Amino acid sequence: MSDAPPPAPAGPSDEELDALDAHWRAANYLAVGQIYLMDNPLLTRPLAPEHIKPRLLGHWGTSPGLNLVYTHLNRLIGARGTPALCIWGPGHGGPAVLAGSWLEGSYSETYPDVGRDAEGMGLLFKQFSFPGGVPSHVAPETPGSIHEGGELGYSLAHAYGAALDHPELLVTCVIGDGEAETGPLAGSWHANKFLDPVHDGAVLPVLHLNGYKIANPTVLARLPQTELDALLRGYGHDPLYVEGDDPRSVHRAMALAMDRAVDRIQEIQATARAGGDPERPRWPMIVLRTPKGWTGPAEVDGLPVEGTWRAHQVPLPGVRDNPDHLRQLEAWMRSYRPDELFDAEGRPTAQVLACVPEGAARLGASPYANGGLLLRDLPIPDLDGFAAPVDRPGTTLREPTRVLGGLLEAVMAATADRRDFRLVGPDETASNRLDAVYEASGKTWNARTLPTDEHLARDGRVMEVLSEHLCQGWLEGYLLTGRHGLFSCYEAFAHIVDSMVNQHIKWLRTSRRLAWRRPIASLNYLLTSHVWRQDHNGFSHQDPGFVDHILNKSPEVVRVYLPPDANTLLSVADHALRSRDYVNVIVAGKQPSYDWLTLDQARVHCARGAGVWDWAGTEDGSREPDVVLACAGDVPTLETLAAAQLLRHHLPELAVRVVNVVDMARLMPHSEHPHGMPDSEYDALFTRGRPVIFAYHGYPWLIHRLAYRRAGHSDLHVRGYKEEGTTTTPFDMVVRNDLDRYRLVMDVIDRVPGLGVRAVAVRQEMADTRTRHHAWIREHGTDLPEVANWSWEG
Ligand SMILES: Cc1ncc(C[n+]2csc(CCOP(=O)(O)OP(=O)(O)O)c2C)c(N)n1
Ligand SMILES: [Mg+2]
Repeated sequence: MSDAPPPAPAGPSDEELDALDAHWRAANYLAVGQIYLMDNPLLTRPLAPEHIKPRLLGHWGTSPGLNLVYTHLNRLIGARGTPALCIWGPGHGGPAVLAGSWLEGSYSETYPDVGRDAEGMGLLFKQFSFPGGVPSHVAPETPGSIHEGGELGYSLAHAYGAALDHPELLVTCVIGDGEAETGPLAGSWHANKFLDPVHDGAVLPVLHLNGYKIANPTVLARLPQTELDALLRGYGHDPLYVEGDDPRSVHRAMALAMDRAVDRIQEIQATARAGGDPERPRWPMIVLRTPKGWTGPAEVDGLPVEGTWRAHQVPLPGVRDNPDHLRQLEAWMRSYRPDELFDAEGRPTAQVLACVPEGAARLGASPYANGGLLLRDLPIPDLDGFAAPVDRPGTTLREPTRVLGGLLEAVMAATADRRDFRLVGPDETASNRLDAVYEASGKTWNARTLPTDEHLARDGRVMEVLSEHLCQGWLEGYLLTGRHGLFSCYEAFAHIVDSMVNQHIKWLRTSRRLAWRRPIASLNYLLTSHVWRQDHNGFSHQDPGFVDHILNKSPEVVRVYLPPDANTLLSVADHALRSRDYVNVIVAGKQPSYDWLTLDQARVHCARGAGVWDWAGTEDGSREPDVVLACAGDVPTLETLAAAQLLRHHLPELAVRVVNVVDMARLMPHSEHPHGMPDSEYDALFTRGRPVIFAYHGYPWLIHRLAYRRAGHSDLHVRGYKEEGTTTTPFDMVVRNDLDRYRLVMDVIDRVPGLGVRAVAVRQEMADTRTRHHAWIREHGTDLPEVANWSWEG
């Protein structure tokens, strides 16, 4: 593709520049008003202390820059009719985005009580960062937004996620120069190598060099221009520079840059869509260098503010008590000439609205920002075609994730034309045994390829990049704009996105309370390559704590599933992929493991979420069991069944109940989680006073935490992972963590009243086997034959 610049587009006329400036001034006025005023919104009276909010909260510094982008996007959308979405990286600039939405009318349509008139303006101002009002950041409440921007770093990843498989869409992404210092943002520049100009839309990054973060300069703003340019070109972009502090010349330069960028994008897309140019395009981007807090107070109390870090939040902090500050605020607000911008009723004038597009083209009314409006049900085929046949439990071995891979391949194939399903992961799709999906879709790749590469495709929908942040951000952006997906990840490294998933959960929780936000597809994690089977890796790869993290979060949003075998994994995955507005975490192994349930049994068991496996126990129903062996997770289930089998042999008179838990939230009180069991059900399952030996996949404290209010809690004894990890045999991992079958039998003997003395010989044999195991693995490098060759006798 030629790198020659396209012919310069004609710039905006003087009249158009006046209108753009009027819109921008109006937006700046509204942003300042939101931060300061609770009365007198149009300044019809001299500003007085009682018009000022008692607590001054919000971020001014970023707002004029965001407003500039809003204004110019309006112009662009109006002129081109391009469907557009904007991701506001500095989401702390809530006042700016709210101002843009109010001016275009989308705000009042979403919230009719906040009309586009003087009264509505008064409410817009007062509600901002006010008890019972709206947050200071861009938030789910903000029309047109899919990105909170409170936690910085994810804007560009979200933008690319939104653009995927939306070939008509232009996603502009404002990136703060502070945000650009974060790891996730720095990694996100490479998302342009995964964008297919044929099937995907475009992302237009606007790097906003206002020079400062909260209290410091920013790295990128202080690089020499040549170095910055080399960096951005190195990322594969063609930067266009818009710089200055004279509004008129910046408006002209911004309009030209936007036109040039979109011309270039359309040229790239047209060429690619006509079947030409297999080279990766060099996408345009804009570098916007304007002062932080531009048009705000130049100096406050003798110190420079505009164009410095001091402009970040509230430049005049003492307005209510300090008459000088009050005068300065009034002069600042009047500098925008509000009487030229709003009529006597407070409505924006025709000149202000000249650049604003109509209807759903407006940024605050974009259906792409309310993805549930676009969402279609995922075509998931019937599970029967993928199920593992099971004649007898515990006798056939399968890799559960490989079985799931068959289903995912079918979903990929069924969405080949619709293109609304993606699988993301950090380089582990094949390692996690989901590689069947490659039969239905290649791996997205728009960089160079070599003959040795496999399964790469420009239009692939399997996305693999070694950045968990980017995977998460892509998927969030994709889901929030109305599509479906799954993130498969090594269990230990899911923690990398702990903080990102926090934000997504908050987003969902708030969205659920907003009737106008339609439900979106759930964010689904498949955590595999889990703690118990890190044969290649060892301690660094052993951490089952992501589920603990998730279960701290809003119960209405989070779901954690530990399917014990292939068919339960299929059933759980099917449920998760159909669900809406949740974060579903599924933990399942990829190593060969026993099938326990037929698909029909799996469906029933998963619907229950927890239940007795009567075929595995020895109780006859005539009395309460002597002990409950509970388990959650594939490896703990194996150890529990092996322990149950040992008890059958050695202590056949013992009435043993085996309970398997798939849905972790079932253990919570019903009052705390919608899946939680009522006490009556919990007591019936686990008994009120019999010992419960619970073999759990992760950190044992979680089970105590979830069950601490239950009557039988003092009889609950949990085994799980206690940070004993290394590269060793599979069975040694469970022995090291006291989760092995022999230890579980010893736990039974220790805890069933009166059994200790009677079963002393059995206990000794169990302890001796552990000792034998220790010596055996050191000599042979493999597990004891009776462990390695174990199967369920039934
Ligand atoms: C991950 C993260 N770390 C720290 C913060 C606290 N914080 C809020 S705004 C800000 C500065 C942002 O600077 P920049 O991205 O340049 O935005 P600007 O306001 O200058 O447009 C910081 C550090 C945050 N919100 N997120
Ligand atoms: Mg900045």
